[in-house]
Amino acid sequence: MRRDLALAALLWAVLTGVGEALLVAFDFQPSALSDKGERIKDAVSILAYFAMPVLALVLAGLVYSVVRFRGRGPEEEGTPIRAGIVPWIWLGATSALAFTIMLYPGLWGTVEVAKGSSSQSLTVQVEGLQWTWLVHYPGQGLKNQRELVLPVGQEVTIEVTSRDVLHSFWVPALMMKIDAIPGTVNRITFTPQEADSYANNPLLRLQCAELCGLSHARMVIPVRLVEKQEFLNWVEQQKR
Ligand SMILES: [Cu+2]
Repeated sequence: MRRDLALAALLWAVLTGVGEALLVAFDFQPSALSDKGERIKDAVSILAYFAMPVLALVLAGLVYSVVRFRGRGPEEEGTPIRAGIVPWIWLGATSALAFTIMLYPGLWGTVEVAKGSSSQSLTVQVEGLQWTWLVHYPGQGLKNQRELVLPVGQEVTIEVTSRDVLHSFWVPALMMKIDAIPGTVNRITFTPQEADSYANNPLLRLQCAELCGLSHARMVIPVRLVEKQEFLNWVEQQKR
């Protein structure tokens, strides 16, 4: 019994090591192009690191039991084993893990991601309608753009609303999403991190994420993240 426990524990340690190494070696998430997207990505990574030993423990127990205690012909049931202290250790360890995750990334991360706009924010209005998006830049005097262009390194606040039914503002590459509701303005604030465009990165698109009718899936416009000077040039161009 001692030996079985030791072998299963060894298997657990090896599986945990391999699993954590794989998580470090392979970035399984797409890159986040906004500051808050980075926080969300971090949160998913932390959850994965915490979950790996739990997955490894279940796998180790399962695989070891299946191989070692395989039935080999008719046998009598053994005497039940008293669990002793093990369930209490299990309860304590998993509670500690769960509590840590609730605090960070749970509570702390949510506060960071929900942070509102500062006075430096560039305001952009995005309006959903069946089945496209219109982008307005009130500070720049630009209206009805069919492309979401944002300056890199500049905090932006997107004011999202809808003209008809429920839509949802979603840019996968920014990892930002918020409902577009008729008669209501929802705000989302973030800072784009690096220049890129839909032509190069298909995740850089403004996609409707709320089933809104027949052409919902085609309710997409391109997103472009550009350097500040290029943004100013683009604004001048659009005004002409
Ligand atoms: Cu839709």
